[in-house]
Amino acid sequence: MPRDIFARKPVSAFTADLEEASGRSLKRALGPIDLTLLGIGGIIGTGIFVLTGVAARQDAGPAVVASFALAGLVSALAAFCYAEFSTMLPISGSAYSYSYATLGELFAWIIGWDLVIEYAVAASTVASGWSGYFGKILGQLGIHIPVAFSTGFLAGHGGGMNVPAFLIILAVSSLLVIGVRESTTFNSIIVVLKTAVILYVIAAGAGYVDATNWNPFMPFGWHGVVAGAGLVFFAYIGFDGVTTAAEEARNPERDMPIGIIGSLLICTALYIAVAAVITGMVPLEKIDVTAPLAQAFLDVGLNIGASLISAGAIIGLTSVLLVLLYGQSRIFFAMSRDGLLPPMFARLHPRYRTPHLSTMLVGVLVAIVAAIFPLDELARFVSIGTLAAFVMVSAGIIVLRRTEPDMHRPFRCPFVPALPIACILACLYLMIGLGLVTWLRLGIWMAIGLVIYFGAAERAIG
Ligand code: ALA
Repeated sequence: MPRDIFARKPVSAFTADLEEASGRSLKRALGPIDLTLLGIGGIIGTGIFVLTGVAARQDAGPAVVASFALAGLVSALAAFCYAEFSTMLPISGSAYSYSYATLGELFAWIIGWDLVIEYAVAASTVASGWSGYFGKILGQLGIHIPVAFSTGFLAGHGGGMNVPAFLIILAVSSLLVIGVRESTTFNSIIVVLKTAVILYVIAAGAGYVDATNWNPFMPFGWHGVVAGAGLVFFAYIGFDGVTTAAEEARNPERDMPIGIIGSLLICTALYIAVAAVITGMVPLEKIDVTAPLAQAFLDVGLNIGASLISAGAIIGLTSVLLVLLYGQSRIFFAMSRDGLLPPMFARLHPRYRTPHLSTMLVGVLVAIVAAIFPLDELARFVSIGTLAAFVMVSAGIIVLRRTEPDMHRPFRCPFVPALPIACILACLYLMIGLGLVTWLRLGIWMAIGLVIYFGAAERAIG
């Protein structure tokens, strides 16, 4: 249990933990292409498939294109900082482990607690997006799910419980319990499929673009573009997931930066193109907010295309759910082994050797959140939580350059401290655009985290 808030965990201890847990060293089998595909696999999801429509309608109008560019730029700044950390400490557990190794226990706890937003709450959001496309494909088959069973009651409009979102989380969690996780081959297949669907949207949709739909381009002003960027920032979350594979990279020094920055660049280009096509295909007031890509194709009469998009989204989002829920269980596992969470979170199933109790507990909570909250509010919360984590990671880069100047840094983030400072300011800028209510939610979440931490510390001492 926590005692010394500045206690640091030596890097060698992380490696020893992992070897003990797996009974062997993790195999270093992943090259630059695998890592880039791993990044894309975690990135492309509800953000592009759903939030494009939400951000265009609610925040930015056709200038959602600029929102995607802005959010991509902020992510790129963060990517350089992540790349330095991930090559300096090629250990799994991402930002949580970095901060434990460098900044001490309290920071590790704060980041670990914050990452719950980035993984668990993001899984709720993605499940909600999954449900939208599931409903769309059923609708094409003539089956209509009543609003009471397809929308959470906190979303209003007669919502009750989002049953498909609830069930998909339970299904994916069950798969994780029995040890199904994404293999590199499986991931590569899904990435090719997702990318093909996105390229299809761009290529087939481009022919239906009516430039008058882009006018006015910025109906809600620059303020709307920034608010939209905060929301669609969600779409970029996942590139930092590449870092969790640092120990399995063949040549982490060279390949981690390629994987992180490469996957981000490819996704930025795809996102900007999709946003331009969708806002060009459909007048702003008609853009759908549950399954905008498929609906745009239905609107122009491309019904088979719409089904293909929905099917691609359903498969693609399922794989994002696997990545997020697996990542969450892995972070809780690490925190539990370090004594920051009860031992239950590290208990392995006798047969499947997976942290089954933690996976199911997280699964049920994530499913409940997905079933009752509106997607856009969840996404804003995830964005602000992740931006906060990026602020801490960037600050960590500056601190470490001073406190550990001689540590071996295979990839050095350029322009330190200017770049990390720019990253911090850019993240704060997007966070401000997300509005007061979202800040309040983050504040409450962090306050709960601190109460738990210091409560546990008190019990340990008392
Ligand atoms: N970036 C991921 C998504 O958009 C989380 O679903």
